[in-house]
Amino acid sequence: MRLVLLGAPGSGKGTQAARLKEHLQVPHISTGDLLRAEVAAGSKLGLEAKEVMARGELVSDAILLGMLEDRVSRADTANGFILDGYPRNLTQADALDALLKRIGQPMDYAVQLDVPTELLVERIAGRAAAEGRADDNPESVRKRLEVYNTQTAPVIEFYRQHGQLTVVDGVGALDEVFNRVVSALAPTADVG
Ligand code: B4P
Repeated sequence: MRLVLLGAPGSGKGTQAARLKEHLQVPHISTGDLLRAEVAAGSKLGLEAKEVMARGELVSDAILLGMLEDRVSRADTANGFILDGYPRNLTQADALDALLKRIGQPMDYAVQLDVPTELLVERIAGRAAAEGRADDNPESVRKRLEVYNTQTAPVIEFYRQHGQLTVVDGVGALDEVFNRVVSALAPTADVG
């Protein structure tokens, strides 16, 4: 199954993708994690991305597409993947659509995790205290939410118009949200 998780920063994409990966037995592809790995490795790409990410802005579309093409073409994606953090603007959505058409693997589902802004801010503040991620400071969070509203929100409309969008309530315990996502993928599935 090929699935894309959509939602604002802090909506639970990474959190739910980690669980869905076990449930669906397909890899979790997080562009945020891929970028953080490049930063940690000190690669040329990582050095370019580091400051942009810390500011809460988007890394260039060209870098992201190259990274995504590379990851999606690996053998472990033969049965599908869960995409988290990409596409983040309409250029990326078009590029992904073209890539999947080219390799004959259309997207099956686009799931949006819907969470009110005040709760997003609260969750990210919790992670900032627990993990100290470089872009979880208040100024970057404000910027990430602004970028989401102006650049990423239109991607939701893109998938709605393609008839692929399912909106899931992202408020509640991790298990509750997980069960809602699984139900949205297969309405009759029972995941306990
Ligand atoms: P990401 O790593 O994608 O970060 P994110 O949008 O903040 O979401 P994340 O998945 O980490 O958090 P989640 O909602 O799971 O991107 C980071 C940066 O990388 C971007 O700002 C950008 O610079 C760059 N980037 C990435 N992709 C890019 C692209 N395609 N193009 C350009 N640039 C790109 O969880 C947040 C917190 O909420 C966690 O602490 C979690 O424990 C908590 N939480 C989750 N679900 C909860 C629940 N149900 N109840 C309570 N808490 C919950």
